[in-house]
Amino acid sequence: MSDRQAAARQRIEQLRGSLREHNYRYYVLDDPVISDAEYDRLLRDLEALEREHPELVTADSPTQRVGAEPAEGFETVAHRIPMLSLGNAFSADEVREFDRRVRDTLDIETVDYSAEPKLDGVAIALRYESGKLVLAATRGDGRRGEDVTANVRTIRAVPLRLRGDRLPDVLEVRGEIFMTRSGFAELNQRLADAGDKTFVNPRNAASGSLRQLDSAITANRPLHFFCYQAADAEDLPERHSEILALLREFGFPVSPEARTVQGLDGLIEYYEWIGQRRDQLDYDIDGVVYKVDDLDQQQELGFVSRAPRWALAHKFPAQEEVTRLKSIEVQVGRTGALTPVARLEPVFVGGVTVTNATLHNADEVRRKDVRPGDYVVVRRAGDVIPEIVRSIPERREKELPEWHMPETCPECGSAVEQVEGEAAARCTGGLVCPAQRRRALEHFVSRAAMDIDGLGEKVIAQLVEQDLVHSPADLFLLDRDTLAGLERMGEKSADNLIQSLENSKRVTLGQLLFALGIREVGAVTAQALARHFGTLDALAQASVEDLEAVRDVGPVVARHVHAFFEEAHNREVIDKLLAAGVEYEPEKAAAAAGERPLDGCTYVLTGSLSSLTRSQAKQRLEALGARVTGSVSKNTTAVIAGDNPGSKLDRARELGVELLDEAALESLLESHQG
Ligand code: 5U1
Repeated sequence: MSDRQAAARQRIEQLRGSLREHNYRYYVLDDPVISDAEYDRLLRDLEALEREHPELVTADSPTQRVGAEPAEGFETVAHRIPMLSLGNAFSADEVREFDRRVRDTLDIETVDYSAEPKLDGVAIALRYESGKLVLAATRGDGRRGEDVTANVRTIRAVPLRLRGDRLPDVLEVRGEIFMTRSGFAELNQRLADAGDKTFVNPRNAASGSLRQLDSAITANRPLHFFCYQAADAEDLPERHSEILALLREFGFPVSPEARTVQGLDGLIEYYEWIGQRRDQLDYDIDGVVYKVDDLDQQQELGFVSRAPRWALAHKFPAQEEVTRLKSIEVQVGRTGALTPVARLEPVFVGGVTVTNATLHNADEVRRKDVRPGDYVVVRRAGDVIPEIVRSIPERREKELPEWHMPETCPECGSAVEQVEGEAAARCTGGLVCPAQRRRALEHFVSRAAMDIDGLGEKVIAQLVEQDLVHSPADLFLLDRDTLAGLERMGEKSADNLIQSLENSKRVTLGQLLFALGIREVGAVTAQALARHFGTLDALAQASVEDLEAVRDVGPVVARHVHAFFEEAHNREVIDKLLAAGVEYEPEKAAAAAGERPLDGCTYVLTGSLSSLTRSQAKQRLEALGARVTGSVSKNTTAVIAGDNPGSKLDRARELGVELLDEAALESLLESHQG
């Protein structure tokens, strides 16, 4: 070997070692120390050297992730050890029964279990000989699967060569290939931009990507891998949790949520813990898997048909189901926005029975090709409002007519307009429209606004229907006898309502402004405006520029506020409110220690914040008197959304709850803490 060749070999080995180490840090430790660009530079250096010295190329080199020619089809391979399936549990009772059987068989009091998330991906078996990946096979029917080695080699989370120097001669590792939610969103965007068909969910995307005959396509798909079992190896540790730790040392990514727990209580606590974190994970899971941790105990328990008696999948309620769409109705919101709502054959999904789902707007109905009479996929994840994911046109028994947004408002018959640049169509009826009046009143009486108890949707509907109330000011003119005459309203309730109307007459300027329902002005913006201008008169006279000078008020909000006070009938409503005895006090300035300026406000935090943790944010909001809850409802004051906010954001939009970003949270905290 020439000196030059020896030097090249040395440099090649060095580069490979360093690339493997960085890969390990990135995928297994989740702690990269170089940037993606630096990694790519090292890889390119290695590629260049290997081009110059083709005789030094080896199959386990980090450059050899894509190499195979497109295949004709996949070979079938037999699994040396069958790939088992898991027994399922759908309730805590079934888990209790599982734990009881395990304890009875083993004759012990408390069992140590290993618990992991159950990934919604594609099961895979990876075979390593002398530390090198030699075969990757899908599960197939559990006995025979398909050889997808060329494709799996392209997945950077799968080591081509194992780390360490005490490696077993043969090792088979099983786990799940999946696509992260963020990777899935990016891939679908890429496909849509190129005019290609998108995938329905991350699982289908992972499966479709893994089954490409051309591994160069798989290489471009953001696939990931977590392992959950070692098979066919000698000298493995005696506990499943120790095996997972060893597999990590060998270079396999393991779910960071895997834990060992004790007994039934430990299992149920784990299930609840993962259930709470589910929306925040960057990958889909459909439950958790419990395994008896001790391998001797596993052996003693054995198998029943093709599932082990020592393991159990505790499933979450399905988040997607299929049902029939009976009709599409149109709901009119407070500002006249028209929302198509799907009326469904009742279906149990995400743990509740769903009969309605939002369709957002007409574009969405068209894009998803949803037609009354269709079978549709309904999704309800966590506490999010159920939504229609897509229709299933293949199941149409006959041609169904497309649905269109009506040209007139279904509530008042006024023309419907489609404002340029806005997704929503709007009823132009304003307060002539009974639906808009009802919604405006519901908003006016809500907790963060005038906080009037005893005026629920049903009472408001009657007041509007019977023409007893036109604008919010009319509420204060209602007398006891009129109220007592309403359906479901006895004399006692009427008295209580009169009292709560009376009590609500003293509010802060921020509450009053919020109650007026100015477009885009949520409770927090209303407080900021109140603090800045001090009086309604000063605000009414402010120019768009004056308004934009308020912290966090942008041009859109400024225009809406200005337009609101330009409108004569809005000024009239305000005059009538004041004439009816409504009084406001100036907004409080920054709070001194111990004061609770956010008393009565309820916030929901979602996504990750950069300047403080969610629990710090929660503590600081609570110190100011706010409540911080986990689910969004119409009583939520605002949803504070950090990065990757998740589904709570959609729910907030759906309910018209104010959204704050991290900067707005900071100024909210600062403004109250002086
Ligand atoms: N996390 C996890 N998923 N999963 C699936 N562990 C796990 N174990 C499995 C399966 C089919 O089978 C065991 C019997 C090893």
